[in-house]
Amino acid sequence: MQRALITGITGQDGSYLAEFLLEQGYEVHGLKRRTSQFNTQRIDHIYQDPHETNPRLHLHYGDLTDTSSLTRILCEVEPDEVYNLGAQSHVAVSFEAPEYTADVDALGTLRLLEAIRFLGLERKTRFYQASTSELYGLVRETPQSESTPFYPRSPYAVAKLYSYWITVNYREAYGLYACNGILFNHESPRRGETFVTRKITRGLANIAQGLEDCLYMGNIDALRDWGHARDYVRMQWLMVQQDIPQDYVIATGQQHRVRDFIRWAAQDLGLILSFEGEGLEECAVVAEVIDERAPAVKPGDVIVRIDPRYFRPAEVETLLGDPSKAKRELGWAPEMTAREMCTEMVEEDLRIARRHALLKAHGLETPVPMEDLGHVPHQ
Ligand code: NDP
Ligand code: GDR
Repeated sequence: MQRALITGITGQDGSYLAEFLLEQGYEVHGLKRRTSQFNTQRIDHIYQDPHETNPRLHLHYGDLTDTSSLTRILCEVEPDEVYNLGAQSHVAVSFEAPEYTADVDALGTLRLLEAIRFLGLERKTRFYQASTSELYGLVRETPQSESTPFYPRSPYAVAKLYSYWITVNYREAYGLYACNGILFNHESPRRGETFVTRKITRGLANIAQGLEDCLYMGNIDALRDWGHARDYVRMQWLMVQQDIPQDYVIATGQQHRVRDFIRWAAQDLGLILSFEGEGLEECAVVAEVIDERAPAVKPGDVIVRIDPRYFRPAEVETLLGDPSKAKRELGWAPEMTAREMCTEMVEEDLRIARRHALLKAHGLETPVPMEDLGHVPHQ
């Protein structure tokens, strides 16, 4: 049985990848941080009680900042494949915690690679590094491919640049099977609540149900190439199954503005929006209410406003991937468009918002936790 170790198993991608690998018959080991509240919600549905006979999912406490835990886990598990998905993955937060971000996102990768080498696993263990389209930053050519020059624009991206190159270096220096997936933005109903797509679907679903009045956004003109996380984790696995380790761009080849995503999510809630005003004064006003999906909203309501706190010190304005190499060599074809994914995300967030609204109406629950309402920084 193939054994895989996933760092970041409790995150969006880690949860989809763990599901996928279990389906493929793998024994899956995950690195989990100690937190004061449960952080395993995304993998609770695949959790296997260690008291069961032959469980195939195992969680280990550890941290990418802690060499001893990484070395111990690698030594115990001796994985065939390591997927390094763990990261402080929020670009805006990386400006606030640059040193921590570098420790986890840059040095964490080095610690894993060194542990593989130190334990003599470099001929056995294949390594996948979660690289990112943020490496392109201030883009030099469009669309971006494996050969496009990098120009990172945040502490997060700079840390990921180190990880990209140290992965290449260990491949070249030690013959380790190590590859980078340069993945463009990918989302899902499991996306963290402070990334832009989920912030929009969740915020608008809450507004539709009367749990919130207005959604505050940053640069709604940013352009992104959005795909679905479930599609993207299949490619992570495929990259590790090739004869020769290589780096691949995974993207849809289509880009949309953040404001388009706002418009789609509103449509999925039966609302037609009109964007009015300019710059920081711009807002989205409800022009038409088509049906009953948003009972708390009426025409004329202002449901989106701009708040400068969500602008970044240096922005990545536009990203568009060229996935030709992955299409050619891995047979990559995304199954879901960004528009379809938006609908899936809205449906899930509307379901959650309806439940909160119902509980609230019956006085059964403190309405919605503060962070659910979007009252947290760095969304
Ligand atoms: P998430 O933020 O959803 O998940 C990050 C994971 O990393 C979580 O499991 C988190 O644990 C874990 N983690 C954070 N800090 C540490 C640490 N110090 N030690 C160990 N684990 C840690 O990210 P995604 O699933 O969206 O992304 C997966 C990877 O892919 C990340 O490396 C990200 O940078 C990269 N990436 C993501 C893209 C995207 O669009 N989603 C695109 C390109 C790259 P906890 O649950 O406890 O917080
Ligand atoms: P990104 O994703 O920075 O591309 O990094 P995010 O969804 O945070 O931002 C996308 C774009 O939307 C703009 N934006 C806002 N973003 C947030 N979070 N909140 C807002 O209110 C808001 N308003 C506008 C941003 O400025 C940006 O231009 C994600 C992460 O998953 C990284 O880990 C990964 O490497 C890259 O995608 C590829």
